[in-house]
Amino acid sequence: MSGAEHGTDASPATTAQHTADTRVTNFDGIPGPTHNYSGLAHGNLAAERNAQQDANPREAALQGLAKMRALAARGFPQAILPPQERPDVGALRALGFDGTDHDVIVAAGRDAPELLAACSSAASMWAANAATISASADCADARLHITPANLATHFHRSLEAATTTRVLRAIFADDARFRVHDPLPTAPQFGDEGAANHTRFGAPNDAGVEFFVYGRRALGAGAASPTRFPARQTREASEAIARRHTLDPARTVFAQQRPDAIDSGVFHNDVIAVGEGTFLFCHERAFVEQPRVLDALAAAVGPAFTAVVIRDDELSIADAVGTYLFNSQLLPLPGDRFLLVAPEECRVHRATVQILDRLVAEGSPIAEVLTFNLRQSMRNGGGPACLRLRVPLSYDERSAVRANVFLDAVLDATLGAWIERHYRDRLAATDLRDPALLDESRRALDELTQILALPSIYPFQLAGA
Ligand code: SUG
Repeated sequence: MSGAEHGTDASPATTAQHTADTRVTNFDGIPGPTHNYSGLAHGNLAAERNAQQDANPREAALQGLAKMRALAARGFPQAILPPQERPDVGALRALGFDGTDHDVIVAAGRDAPELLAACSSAASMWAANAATISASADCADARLHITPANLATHFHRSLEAATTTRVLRAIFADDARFRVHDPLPTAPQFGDEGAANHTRFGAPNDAGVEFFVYGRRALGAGAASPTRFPARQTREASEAIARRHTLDPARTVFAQQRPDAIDSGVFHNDVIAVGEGTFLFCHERAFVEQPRVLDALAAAVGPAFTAVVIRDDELSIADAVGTYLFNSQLLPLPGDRFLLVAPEECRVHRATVQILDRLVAEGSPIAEVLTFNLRQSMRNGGGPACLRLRVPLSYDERSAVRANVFLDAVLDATLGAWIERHYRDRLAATDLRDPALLDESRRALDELTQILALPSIYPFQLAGA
C-alpha cells in the first residue's frame, strides 16, 4: 500500500485538489467507564445472552483504541467520539428519584435497579447509531448533513440523543459547511437508529447514492413486520432524513429488512450487510425482494456496482449473527478493492473462514482481511462496524473541525493513559449502585473534554454554566 494513497496528513497544493480530497473518516465511539452487561436490548441476542456478566470497561476502551490505532497506522483517517455521562442522573430524577446525586443513585439502586442499569449504559460507544451522515456531495445545499439518531426503541439508548446532538454540534461547528439537525421526534413512528441502517455508495467526491434500510412501515398499510423482536428503524424516519438532508430522490434507494431476519437477531441492517464505494457485501436474506433491491442499487450506482451475496447454505443467519461477519468495515485499498475489518470471531468459525479465504483468493472486491479482538463490545452485540461512524470529509471540511478528535500518535498515547488512569477493570451489575462510579466518570469526562478541546457538552458541566 502506498503512503500517498492513504497518508492522513498529506497537504494538497491547490484548492481544486482540496475539494477533490474527500475521504471517509471513521469516528469511533470510546466505550465509557460504566460499560456493563445489563441485557437491555431486546432482539440483540448477544446482549440478552450475556446479561449480568462482569464487564471490564478498561479492556473495552483499550480494545476499541487498539482497532483505531491499527487502522490509523495503515493511513485510514480515524477520529473519536467521546462517551456520555453515566449514570444519567437527570433521567433518574425525571423518573422521580430525588435528593443529592448520590441519593438518587442509592435510591434507584435499591428500588429500581433495572432503571439504574438503563441509565448507566455505555451504549453510546456504538457510534454507528449516533447519527445518519450525508456527504456534502450528495446534498442540494452542498453542506454535510447530520441527523443525530433518536434511538426511540429502547429507553437506555434514547437517553443518548441530547448529548450526541451537543457533541456533534461541538465537533461540526461550522454552519457554512455542516448542518447538524435535531433528532427526529422521539416517537415509535420515527424510530431512527442512525447509520447502522444507512449506506453511502459512490466515490467520496461525487454525488453518491444513499441507501436507507428500514425494519417496518409505521403509518398506513403495507409491509409485514417482525413478530418476535422490534423493528427499530421505520420507513417514515428514513424518508424524513432523506428529505431534510436535501438528497436527490433519483439517487436515494429505500429497502426493507426481512422481518424473519430481524426475528433471528438482525436488529440493525449492519448485522447483515455492509457497503462502501461500489461494493455491497451481504447475506441473501438481508432485504425484502432482494433481487429488486440489488437491481435498484445497480441502476443508481452504475455499472461498477458489485454485490457479493452470501447464501444461506454457506452461512446461516444464526451464524451471521453469531460471528458478526457482516458487521465489518470496508476500507478502500488501491484498485477499487477493500480491506475488510472483521471481528476475531470470524477467524475461528469454519464457515466464515472458508468464505473469507475464498473471497480473497478469487479476487473479489475484498483484497485483505484484518480481524480484531473486540470481545467486550461484541458481548453486547457491537462489532467493528457498530463502533464507527463514517463521515466523508473534504480537506476543507476536515480543516473546519477544530476539536482535537483526529487520532494521531500523541492523542493515541494520551487516550491510552487517560483510560488506564480512570477506568475500572471490573464492573458487575451490582457495582452500578456505587455512587463513586458517578464521580469517577465525571472526573474522567471532564479531563477528556480538555484533551479533545471540546466545550462543555455534559449535563454536569452545563449545570454550573
Ligand atoms: O442497541 N447493545 C446495542 C448494540 C448496538 C450495536 N450497534 C450496531 N449494530 N450498529 C443495541 O442493541 C446492549 C446494552 C446492554 O444490554 O447492557 C446494547 O444496547
